[in-house]
Amino acid sequence: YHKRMQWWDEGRLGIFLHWGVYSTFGGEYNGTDYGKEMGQASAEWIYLTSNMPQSDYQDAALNWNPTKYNAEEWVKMAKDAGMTYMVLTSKHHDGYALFNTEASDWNSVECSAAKRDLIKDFVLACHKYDMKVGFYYSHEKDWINHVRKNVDQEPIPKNYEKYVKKQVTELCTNYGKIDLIWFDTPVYNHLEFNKMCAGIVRKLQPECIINGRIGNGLGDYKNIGDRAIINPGMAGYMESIMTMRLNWGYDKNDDYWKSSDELIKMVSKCACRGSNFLLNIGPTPEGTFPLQDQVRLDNLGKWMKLNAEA
Ligand code: JFZ
Repeated sequence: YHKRMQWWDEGRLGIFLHWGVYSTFGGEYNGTDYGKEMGQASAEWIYLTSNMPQSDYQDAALNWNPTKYNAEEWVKMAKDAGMTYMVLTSKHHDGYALFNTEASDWNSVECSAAKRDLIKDFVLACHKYDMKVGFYYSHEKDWINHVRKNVDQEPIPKNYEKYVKKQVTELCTNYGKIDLIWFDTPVYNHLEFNKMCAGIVRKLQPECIINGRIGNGLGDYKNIGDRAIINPGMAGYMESIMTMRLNWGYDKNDDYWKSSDELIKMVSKCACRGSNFLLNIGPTPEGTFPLQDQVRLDNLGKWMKLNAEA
């Protein structure tokens, strides 16, 4: 039992946030809906699945201005719902950084209409309201700075390794205390590369938890497959990740909503079986939580308060 796991083991509940340039498309491009469930892909994969010209995606970034983004509102809604931690995409597979990185200008400060470090606002709000703060970081997949194709088995090129080293160092240096780094999809378990990523976190943020998808068993806990719930008898620190709809990223046509009741049943099943539950919201391009997500958060919060008093 490592001390760093205490808040995570006791906290149990978190909010996952998939937000980025892909949100501006809302799952649609050139009249086609790419937000349908396609294998593991969903609305945040639109740049790859629609095969759109890179210039179209860059234009979407340059025009992106989340005028209604208020990180404190996000954190207060999560806190009221009984959440202990929040994990926001700092860089998804599209390579777009929601933070001020020197590794490239493909980021929300230099390549957006807002010219904002969106991660900074998020961290300040989490620290202000005593919410544990996490970053999702796509270390292996990067369709702009690495390879656009979805084949990752080639050895990681030196220049991409340098790029990732810079960004993970920035995330662990420029934003104060970070509680969780949520690496994603070590499809081909590049051991030295994954050890490099984990090593930076261990050195700069020794109390920071690393999730299971760093790869090669280097994480502090196991991630169960997407949208899967822990089976009885699984042992060790586990985390189930779940969408309220079908997609992770915002999709305006996705009306496959799970009811509050279904979500509450999943929360209790995970709690009984000793697993954390990271529930996803795909904020709108303007920076708000869709109303249906807010309703579910509110119902979850009411249920949590009822149980706390029981
Ligand atoms: C990955 C991402 O590709 C996706 O966009 C989203 O961020 C999700 C949370 O993570 O998708 C996966 C990764 C791993 C599995 C399934 C979907 N898996 O191991 O079953």
